[in-house]
Amino acid sequence: MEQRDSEAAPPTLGVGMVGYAFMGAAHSQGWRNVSRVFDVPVKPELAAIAGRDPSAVRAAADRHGWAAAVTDWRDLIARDDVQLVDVCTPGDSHAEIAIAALEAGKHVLCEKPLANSVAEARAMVDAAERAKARGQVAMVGFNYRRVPAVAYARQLIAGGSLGALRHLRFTYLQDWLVDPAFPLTWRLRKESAGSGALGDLGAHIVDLAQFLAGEHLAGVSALTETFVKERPVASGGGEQSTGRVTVDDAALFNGRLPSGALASFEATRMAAGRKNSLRFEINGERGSIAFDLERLNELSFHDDTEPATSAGFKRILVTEADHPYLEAWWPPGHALGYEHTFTHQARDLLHAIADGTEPAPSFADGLQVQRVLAAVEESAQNNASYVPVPTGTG
Ligand code: SOE
Repeated sequence: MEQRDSEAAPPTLGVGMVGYAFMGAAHSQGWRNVSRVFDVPVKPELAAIAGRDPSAVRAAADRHGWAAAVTDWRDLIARDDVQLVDVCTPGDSHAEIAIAALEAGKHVLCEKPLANSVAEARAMVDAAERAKARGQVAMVGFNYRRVPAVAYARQLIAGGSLGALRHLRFTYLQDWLVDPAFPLTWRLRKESAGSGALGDLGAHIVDLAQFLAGEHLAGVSALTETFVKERPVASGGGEQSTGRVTVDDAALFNGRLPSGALASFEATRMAAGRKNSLRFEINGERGSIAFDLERLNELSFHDDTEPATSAGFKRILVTEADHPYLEAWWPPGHALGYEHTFTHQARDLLHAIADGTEPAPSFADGLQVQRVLAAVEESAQNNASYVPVPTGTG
């Protein structure tokens, strides 16, 4: 951090971002806005953005407000005006970039899932542990924890409003792969993405389950499926070739939590009509909570201790100043959106850096999610607990 001459202005922190696609744009919004909305202890400055395509990364720098554009992430992490590296690349480069940045003395924010394997995630945790001793912090970008309604749901559960949990039920449904003509992009190849819907969407709902329950899944049993096994390879014209999809289109899995609660998860990019539909319902001995990302300013809450004649799910509009993050935004009823979660993510990371505390979700939290994903894949590959059902009259 660099202390400004004037005592009035907060110290600044140079941010360097690697990647400039969807997450690069979303994270840029968070870095640009955070100090205009929240009283943060340190003001981020968008120092540099890195990407391999010189014209594309220059255009991204101009569009998103980055002071410099470079074509090699190694140059970015070596810059003296960068104190935090934000990794917004496909999963196959998370470990290399994040570990190099930590070893170069930078704080790190890394997009989810943390890595493409448990081994890579383990190495990232080890690097973060070593860097912690040097006062550096590392966070993984599970941004949905920072939807105010989700953060408030965690407060209600931690405060005992549901009592002991019995069921956690999560679905994360998208439909951008329903069309078989969608090309074989990096998200459809194991070597670049690690897994398909499981790591892309399943990682979010595994993290949310563990965050909301306050405990880690103890075990899972799973089914995965790749419905469209070949897809066109985007080529520069001529004979259209196809390539094999090497990741899941969908993952369904159940799990147990140490407290005895049961959890169910469904992650798919084949749910026609569902654009970015993340929903959960959590049932406890004293009540239930339900959330739908398509109505992300609302939380449904049922208090089972109320008389049955007047009980039922009530809709809480999560826009009060006393709700998480809302003190800095608009008056009650003026709704927030998806993009605000990235501003909240930046706010919490900046506070962790200033306070010298470990941010949540940490790389260790990211490793735990990776372990669940690996267990799901192992269960699905072994058809664990899958019992064929006989048919016919025999
Ligand atoms: C997948 O399309 C995706 O972009 C995920 O990678 C993000 O994590 C999710 O927030 C939105 O959907």
